[in-house]
Formats: sequence, structure tokens, C-alpha cells
Amino acid sequence: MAAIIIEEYAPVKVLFAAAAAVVIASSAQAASYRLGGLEVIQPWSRPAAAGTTGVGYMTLANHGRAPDALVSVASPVARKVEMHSSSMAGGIMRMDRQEKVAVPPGGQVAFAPGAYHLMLVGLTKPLKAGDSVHATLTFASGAKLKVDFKVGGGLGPPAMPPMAGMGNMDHMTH
Ligand SMILES: [Cu+2]
Repeated sequence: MAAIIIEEYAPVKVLFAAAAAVVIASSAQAASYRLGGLEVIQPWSRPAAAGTTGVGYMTLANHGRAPDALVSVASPVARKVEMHSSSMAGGIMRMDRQEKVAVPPGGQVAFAPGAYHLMLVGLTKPLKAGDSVHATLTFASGAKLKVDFKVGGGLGPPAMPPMAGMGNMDHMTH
């Protein structure tokens, strides 16, 4: 795939470059997708039956200088995809649909259990461990990123490759 230079001040170019979102770090378990200043880190999902609602988690990062926001998500395997927030109120977890989720410049937003999440409403096929769920994320800037949500086998994200320094108790002391 040819490398494409994307200028942040040229949203039309960003639109045309949507198909060129590049997987910059990919293994069987973890992936990161980047387009301009936007990065979608490790999209993942959980097994779910056809006809039910699936979930989508990821981290959004904005490496650019302008605010942006996720404004819509679509997937060929879901009738619609909603953005929700989760919050605890009086010991009860409640979810609220979001019209958009802002990603501030230099900031990150986590879509994770108990926080923001995507709901894949009306799955047209079952999601099984090991599947990749295609989805297109559309941002307020006009940027569109095509990503694959990797379906893990359990409640957490698919196993990550060990990271340097993980489990190193030295980290506890400084
Ligand atoms: Cu929800």
C-alpha cells in the first residue's frame, strides 16, 4: 500500500485517504491504526450470538493539534453501532448513548469495560473468538478509519504479547 501524506488542514484529502489507514503495529493480538493525527489502538470485542448486541473497545488517541471527536461507527455485521458511556449511580451501572465522543489534542480516550464502549446492535452473525469485526470510524474532522475489532475468548482483551518491563518489580520502587 502506498504511503500517503495527509495534511491536517485538508479534510478532503483525509476523506480520500480513508482506505489508506495503515496498520502500523500489527500482531495476531494487538493492532494500531493511524490516519493523520488520529490513532485507534487495539480494537477488541467479545464473543456474542447473532441477533444480540456485541461490544467494541479500543483506545482513541489524537496526536494532532486540533480537537476531534468520534461521531459515528458502522459495521457490516451490525444493524447499527452506538456509542455509550457507562457510569455508576446509586450502585447501579447506567449507560447513556453519546452523539459524539471528543478526543482532545494530545489526549486519549479509552473505550473499555465500565467506561465508553461501542454497542453493535443487531448482530447479523455470531462473533466468535478469533474473528475480526470490520468497522469504520468517522470523526468530526471528516477522517474515516477502517479498523478490525479482534474478538477475544473471554471478558478481557485478547492476550497481549508480553511488554518489556512488565512484571518487573523494580517499577514499584521508583
Ligand atoms: Cu452500552
